[in-house]
Formats: sequence, structure tokens, C-alpha cells
Amino acid sequence: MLPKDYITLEQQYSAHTYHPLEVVLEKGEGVWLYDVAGHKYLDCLSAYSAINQGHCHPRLVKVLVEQAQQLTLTSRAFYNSKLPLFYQSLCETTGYDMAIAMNSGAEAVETALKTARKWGYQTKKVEPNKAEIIVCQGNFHGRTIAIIGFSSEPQYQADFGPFAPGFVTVPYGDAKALETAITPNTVGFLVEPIQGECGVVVPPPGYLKKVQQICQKHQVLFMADEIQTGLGRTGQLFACDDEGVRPDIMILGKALAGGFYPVSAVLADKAIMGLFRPGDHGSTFGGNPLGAAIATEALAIIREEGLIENAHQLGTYFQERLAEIPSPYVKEVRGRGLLIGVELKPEAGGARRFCEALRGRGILCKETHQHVIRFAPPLVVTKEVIDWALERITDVLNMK
Ligand code: IF1
Repeated sequence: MLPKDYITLEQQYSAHTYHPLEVVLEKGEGVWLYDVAGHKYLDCLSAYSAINQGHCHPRLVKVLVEQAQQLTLTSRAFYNSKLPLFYQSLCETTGYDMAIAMNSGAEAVETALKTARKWGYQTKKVEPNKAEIIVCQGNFHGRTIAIIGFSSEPQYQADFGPFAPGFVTVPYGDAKALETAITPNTVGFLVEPIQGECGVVVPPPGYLKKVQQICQKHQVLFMADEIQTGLGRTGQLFACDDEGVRPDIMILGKALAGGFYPVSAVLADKAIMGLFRPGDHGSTFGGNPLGAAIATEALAIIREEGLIENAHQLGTYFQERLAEIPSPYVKEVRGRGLLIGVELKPEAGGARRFCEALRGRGILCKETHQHVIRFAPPLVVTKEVIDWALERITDVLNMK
């Protein structure tokens, strides 16, 4: 089959919810991807940061195969021999008392919202059905009806209503606005430490610190969605670590299982997570032994292979070199660690054509919010590869 045959086939049978770059991939290894025609590409998207450990990491392949031959799914009606070890490793790595395993990021966000509401009614003693959760303008937390109900992106909501009540939106990066929006019914504040989908938006310095103080002062749970920013991506275990803040509720997904399997989780201390009772929440696949085994190994890889330090060092290097590229089109280079956005001026004609030109030179990335090119390679990337990429990026940022 030719590349165009695969594309035609997908177009025929799949709901058209995406507009993919026209490349048909069939193999991945480390930072590299290969298409069906045998072309090699540097992955600068990492499946939206789910591939921090690199494609098809041999340690994960081994664990996946061994566990698949052993036991894959029991449901949570029974204990299994992998989940307790995953929970222990996750809690010890992150410093939280307890966790709950889910599958997708959106499910973990939903779980966090339920956790905050339960805490609000049981501990803060908010009147029944009055709980409010504050979210940010420009947020992206997933695609479920509750979550898109508080999206500020019209397309994500269009024709999908009605939505769940109980959410209040404030501008991102504005701690005063958060404090003003808090009422006696506010149970939580949900925030991305860096807004990914919104175009790699980094909040003003000190924002998260102020958020933490305000949340503590008003007895509101500080909930960080680190599904995209967490697990080394920004050069720290969590993007929140940059300001030394510890959210009350931590939401993880994507790289938690190295791109091998959908595993997400919500973490909190016992006073919060301990409120759940049997039957309150659950999932057929959440916490299954296959996912648990892979995620335990994926976490070990992040710790043992120095991925956080690499993201920090090479992220700084990559960002500095990108900012030095002379180009008529670049408005701003921003980000942290290996989560980098290059915002183009409106007259550049949108980021899409630059992503297409980069693909022609062996680099795969994806535009976000029309004018931003995101560069987020797997955290196993080397300086040599970044230098190779910079030459090509320089060319493309100077094309006609
Ligand atoms: C899509 C972007 C990234 C997320 C944060 C929760 C979720 C995500 C901070 C939900 C997911 C995705 C999903 C994917 C595209 C994507 C994305 F393009 F929208 F901007 F990563 F940057 N919280 N992000 O970033 O996790 O349920 O998908 O596992 O097409 O929706 P999920």
C-alpha cells in the first residue's frame, strides 16, 4: 500500500476529528520515527508528551511482553500482583500518600473533579450540590462533556451541550482574579502549570506560588493538571517544582506509561484521597496489571536514565538556540525544558505550512493554536540531534 492509500482508507472509515500531517508512520525507535516509505523523522511532538522515554523503549517492550504473557486484566474485583507495586512506586516517586489509577488523561481529570467535590462536601462542609471549581481561560483538560463544558474554545463545545454546572472561569496567570472568584462554595482550582494546547503559555513568575497561598488561605484544593507538563518534560519531575509548590491534587497521564499503554492517575494525601469508599468510583481497565507493570517501569526509566536532567539541560540549550535563529517570522520562543513553543507573527501565514516544510526536512511537529509550532522531542534526545534539527529549523524559519 502507498502512503496515500492508508490516508484514503482512514478518511473513508474514521470520524474526521483530526487533520493529520500527511505522513504514515510504521516504526519508532528512541527519538526517531519511520514512515511506510522508509523515510526517517525526528519526533518533535512525542505524542503530545506521552513518549518522554522515547519510542519503543527496550525496557518497556520487555515488561509489556512478559506481563502480557502472564496476566493482563482482572478488573478491580480482585487484587493483582502488579498494582500495589505501581502505587508504591508512584507515591514514593511523587511524595503523595495515595493514588488512584485510571486510563486516559480526561478520566483522571474527571476523577480529580470528583475528588475535589467529595472533599468539599465532606470536609469543607459545602452545602449539597453547591460546590464550585475554578478553572482557567484557555485551559485544555480533555474531551469529556464535563471537561469541555468549561473549555473556552468555542469549537470544543459547539453542538455538544448542555454541560455540567459548577465551574467558574478566570484568566490564566492572574492570581488576583482567582482570589476574587473564590466563594464559600469553592472547593478547588484546576490549572495547568504551563498551558500546552493554548500554545505553550508560561504563566508569570510567582503565579503558582501565589495560587498555592491563596488556595491555602481560602481552604480550596489546588489541583494541577500535569498530564502534559509532568514526569520530566519541563526539566523537573513536575512543572510545579520550578516554583517549589506542591498541589493538593496532582493529575498525571500520557508519559506515565511511556506511550505503551493508557495509564493515568490522580495523587493526593490521605486526608483527601482517603475519602473515597468502595463503589464511589472505578474503571474496568484502571489499575490493570499490564498497565501497572508498564507504568512502574516507565517511572523507573525516568528516574534511572536521567531524563529530567536531560530535559533541563537540552531544553535550555534548544530554547536558547531557537531564540537566536534570525527569522522574519518568529514573534517569541517560550517554554520550559523540552516543552517549547515558537510563536510566529500573523504575517507568517500560520504554523501549519512550517510544520509541513519541517516534515519535508525530516522533522515532525504539530502546530498549536494556528500560530505556534511546538517542539517537544522525547527526553532521550541528544545535543547532536538537536544541532541537526536546528539547522533544518533555521532553513524553514527563513523560507519564502
Ligand atoms: C487531543 C493538544 C496536547 C492535556 C492536558 C488533559 C489532557 C490533555 C493538559 C487529556 C491532552 C491532548 C489530547 C489530544 C491533543 C492534546 C494536546 F493538542 F490539545 F494541545 F497534548 F497539547 N490535560 N492533550 O494536554 O488527556 O484524555 O487525551 O489522555 O487531540 O485531544 P487524554
